[in-house]
Amino acid sequence: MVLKAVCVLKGAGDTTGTVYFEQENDSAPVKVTGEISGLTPGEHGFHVHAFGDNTNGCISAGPHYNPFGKNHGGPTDEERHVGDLGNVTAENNVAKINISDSLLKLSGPNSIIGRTMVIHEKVDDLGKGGNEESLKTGNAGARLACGVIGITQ
Ligand SMILES: [Cu+2]
Ligand SMILES: [Zn+2]
Repeated sequence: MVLKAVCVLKGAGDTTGTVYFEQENDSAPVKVTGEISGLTPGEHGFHVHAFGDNTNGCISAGPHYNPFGKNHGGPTDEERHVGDLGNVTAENNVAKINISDSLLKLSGPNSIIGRTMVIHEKVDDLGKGGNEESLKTGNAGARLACGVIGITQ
């Protein structure tokens, strides 16, 4: 059975987006597609954060989703948070998203459904920044916009 989810990202500023998730079956990689607009040109950190809580804006979403207690990394690294999707690149203020990720799940105990997708102000250094914060957040800076990942048809 194909699993599908969607996330509408909003924030305090002009950044908005819609992100779609699709997984062919329980063990297949998750395809992440969509568009985020209102971004400065260049790379922006893009992660799944732990909580589907936006009561105090994107801050309430907590840290990167990390069910296996790893350090922050890039999407192709062995050592990474499940939520670490790296960077998306904005051209003409719009980032087009086309990612396939084998660690994300849309079902089971480590499902990302009900958690929050966040787009950041700055580039994610993928854990290679050489400081303590790099191994937690990738120094990606402020949370420009976010939204809770929900089930769709
Ligand atoms: Cu983040
Ligand atoms: Zn991370």
